[in-house]
Amino acid sequence: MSDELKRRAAKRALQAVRPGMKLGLGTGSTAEHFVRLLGERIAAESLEVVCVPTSEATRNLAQEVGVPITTLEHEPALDLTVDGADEIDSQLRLIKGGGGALLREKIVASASTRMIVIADESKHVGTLGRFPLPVEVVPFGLAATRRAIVSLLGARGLSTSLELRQKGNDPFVTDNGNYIFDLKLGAIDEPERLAADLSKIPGVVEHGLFIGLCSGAVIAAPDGEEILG
Ligand code: ABF
Repeated sequence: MSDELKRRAAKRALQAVRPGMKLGLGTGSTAEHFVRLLGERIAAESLEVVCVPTSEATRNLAQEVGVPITTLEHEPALDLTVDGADEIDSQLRLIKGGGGALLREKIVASASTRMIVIADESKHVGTLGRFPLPVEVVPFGLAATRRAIVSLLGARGLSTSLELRQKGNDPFVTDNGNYIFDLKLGAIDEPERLAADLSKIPGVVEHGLFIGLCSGAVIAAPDGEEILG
């Protein structure tokens, strides 16, 4: 069922795509539906768009399904990014990065006039933070960066267990050659403040709190799609 909901959210978001648009393409299983549906529409309507993918996985998929790819070097200003999320609240604040692509996702979303999140209803939450917050860090100085994050959270009275994401027996490596810490916070009461604090830590490349970037969302439920924003 959830997969069908993801597909329905993607299909609804596809209605926002117009000829000539420059698009950002998200990463993850929901975004995958969007890329596949976009490929079908391009083939059916000879729709002319160019797209910047947010991961190597999405780049490969886009090429496979006939979606034209470009880069931010060629197209630094995009019209619309459509991406999934791990959590979204009623203020359109997001947690992203469960798929490990948060840095490119944030760069692409920031380069876009609009960002639409597509999700099934399970992603719509009252308070962000049940999903562990991904934080992308450079491998150099890993222990010191970890210590700085723990110290920051402790000073704010937040208890967390912080895990280095693994792939098999090795650290998970992002498309940018970095590592990810997943912060189990439970609830994030002040996402803006936490986002600002994390960004100040040397060694932190980016975090998965997306604030002020999402302009709308399609949340698919069994009885229909809810539009936020
Ligand atoms: C991307 O994919 C990520 O930011 C997020 O972590 C994940 C969501 O995956 P899915 O759509 O598979 O639930 O959007």
